[in-house]
Amino acid sequence: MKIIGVEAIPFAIPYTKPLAFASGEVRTADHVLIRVRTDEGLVGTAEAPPRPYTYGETQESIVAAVDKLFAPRLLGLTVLERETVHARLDRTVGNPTAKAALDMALWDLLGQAAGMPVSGLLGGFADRMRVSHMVGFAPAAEMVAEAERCRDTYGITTFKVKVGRRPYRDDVAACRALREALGPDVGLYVDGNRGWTAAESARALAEMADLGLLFAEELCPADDVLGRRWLVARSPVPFIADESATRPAEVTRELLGGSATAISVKTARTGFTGSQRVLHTCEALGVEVVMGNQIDGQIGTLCSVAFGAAHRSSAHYAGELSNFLDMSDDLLAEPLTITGGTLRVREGAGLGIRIDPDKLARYRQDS
Ligand code: MUC
Ligand code: MG
Repeated sequence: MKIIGVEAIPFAIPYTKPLAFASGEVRTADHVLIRVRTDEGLVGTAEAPPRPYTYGETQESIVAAVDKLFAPRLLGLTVLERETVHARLDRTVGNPTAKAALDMALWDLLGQAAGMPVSGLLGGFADRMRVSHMVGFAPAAEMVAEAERCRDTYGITTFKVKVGRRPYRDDVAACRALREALGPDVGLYVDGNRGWTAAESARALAEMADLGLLFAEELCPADDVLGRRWLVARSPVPFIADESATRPAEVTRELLGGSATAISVKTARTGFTGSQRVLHTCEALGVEVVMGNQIDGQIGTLCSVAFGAAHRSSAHYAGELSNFLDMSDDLLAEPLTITGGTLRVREGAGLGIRIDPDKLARYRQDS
């Protein structure tokens, strides 16, 4: 089954409620739809969400990287030659979401060809995941109202709170307001997107010591090497590396260097193949993982839940699978639904992604 075509289609769908965090803000999902075609007529699909403030990729750069660098390296290979695919893609160090989307589209093809769901091929541990919702920057009362709405409407009981603003005490107050409003049984953790220094982070964690946080994520830059190690050694909760550990080798380096004690796995940047390498590294080293969200649309979220539910270790904590709720629309013909605080893996062969052609025509940016 040979790869005969690779398409990178830019599309843009506005958010009804933008998400703001310490390193940036998302108002429009300006993503790239990736389609890989085979000589047998199958089409594998995934999406790449550019995060310029994190990885430097833009919608334009993803389209260019796929069209000019990656597609020519894949054409003519079969979908079973995944190691060769990765050897060729990895000649280029950067472009994580472009490479991840190509990897996931190939897995979609494998599943379709085998007549089996990708989640089952990956591990088949569960048919759903509990959902964690990311609460972005806003005045504390609005953050509480958003979390209560997610709890009341979708049954979500785990929240990742964006922190990293100055003064740090405002974020501490928002976390306290969330804990007081939501009660002791709701899961809460914080993500600073490198907004604080190590010392500010340590003070904030000390002031939140009674809030029963599950994790702290990227509170300060990992590039502040000694400060970060100093902080992680003092953190009362597992300290998640997210954007500082975007490749399996970086995960190993950050964990062994004492700069993290847990890992955010994002299929948006490591696909399924790289995410399994990350996951197995974490299992081997005995650290926990959380399925993270790169502010994915519904296609990316479907990929994330397919992977997260597939493995025992990635299904343990609630996965960040709900921020597509803040988009005004999406490309899937059959929208995702969160009920009882959970999101199900889609049944059927492959990833179960069916694109609505009218929506694609409406939102694509290249015609
Ligand atoms: C997160 O966990 O940091 C924000 C930027 C990004 O790349 O991902 C999001 C969420
Ligand atoms: Mg993060």
